[in-house]
Amino acid sequence: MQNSKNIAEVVSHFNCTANPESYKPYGSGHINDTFFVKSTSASGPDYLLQRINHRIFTNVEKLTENMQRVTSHLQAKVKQEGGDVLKEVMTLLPATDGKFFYQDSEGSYWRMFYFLGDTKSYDVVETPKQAYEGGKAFGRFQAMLADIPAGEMFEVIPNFHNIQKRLQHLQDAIAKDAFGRVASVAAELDIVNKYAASMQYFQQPENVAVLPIRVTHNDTKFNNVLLNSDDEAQCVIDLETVMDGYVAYDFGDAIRTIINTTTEDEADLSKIQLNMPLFEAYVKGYLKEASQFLMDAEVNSLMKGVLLLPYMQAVRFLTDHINGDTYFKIKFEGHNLQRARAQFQLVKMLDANAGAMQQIILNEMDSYK
Ligand code: GN1
Ligand code: MG
Repeated sequence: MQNSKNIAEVVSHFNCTANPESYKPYGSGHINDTFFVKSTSASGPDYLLQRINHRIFTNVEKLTENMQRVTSHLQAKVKQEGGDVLKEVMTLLPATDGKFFYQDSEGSYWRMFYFLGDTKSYDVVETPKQAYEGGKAFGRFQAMLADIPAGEMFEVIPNFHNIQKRLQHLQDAIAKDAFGRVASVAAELDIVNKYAASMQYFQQPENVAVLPIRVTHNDTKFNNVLLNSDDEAQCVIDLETVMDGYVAYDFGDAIRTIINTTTEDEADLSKIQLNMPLFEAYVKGYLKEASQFLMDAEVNSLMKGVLLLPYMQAVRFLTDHINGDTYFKIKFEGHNLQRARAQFQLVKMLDANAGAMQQIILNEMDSYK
């Protein structure tokens, strides 16, 4: 655990006016430790301090280069459009040695951002306006990065959205069965197998051949968009997995968290319902920004991403459960299994509605032709 003494030590290595006596854990991330730190001055700015999970993000130098590359690119675009750079782009603070992270004496890596005040983020979306604005935010994000050539970003976590690799990791976990949990997840493994073949779209050579690789966000949970006090899109956050990918991955991960009427880890599966008006609103917001650059093959792949991302997420949660919960933070024993079950339920519902959803995308796309 942190105490204000080591928070004070860490923030002293950044050029900032953070008050180490005034901090608290912040947000609902599953990987890093995030703290909100107030400024010593009443007028701010306040800060976010993050301890990077170094076991998962093994190359912090390269990760930071990626983030710098992306934020400076976004800043230039926002400036061109006359926007407010500090409000619309997550900005890293330099440490006193000029790097954008600091490594403490125990080997932990830390970074700091300016805190964006008067903003909101939602774990569960409440209104079509929020969903529409989220769609606009992620669409605009992709559009602004569309001129970074493929192959230039560091692959922060290799094969991050490669379902074959994810299924392989699951098989490895099953083979080890280090915690004796496999026997109790037979029903979940049946679901994995039932859908596995239909989830290979992005691995098939004929699709790989026509889908452009772009710079994508890769963690487009809805709570990674900050909305302003009027629920308008303000800033896309959590840029550590920005790297090459397919647009459908970002679309799918956003829909995974938007269309679900309840939380990612809902225990009562009957509460997991699809909120179609929110889907439609996200599609409208997203295509408003993205229709200008998307190729037909990409438009046709969006629904494949919608099915894949919750499935892959379920496979990842289940794998971590079998491995003894070493990757995602858990709040209680069995949390990863509960998350996996909720995501499988979502896959089932999405699968049953995929045709209607595809039609919504195509109809909206038609209005741009
Ligand atoms: C992790 O830490 P957080 O909540 O931003 C994970 C995402 C998952 C998400 C599931 C680096 O993101 O891939 O979709 O949990 N990030 C990493 O909620 O694995
Ligand atoms: Mg993240």
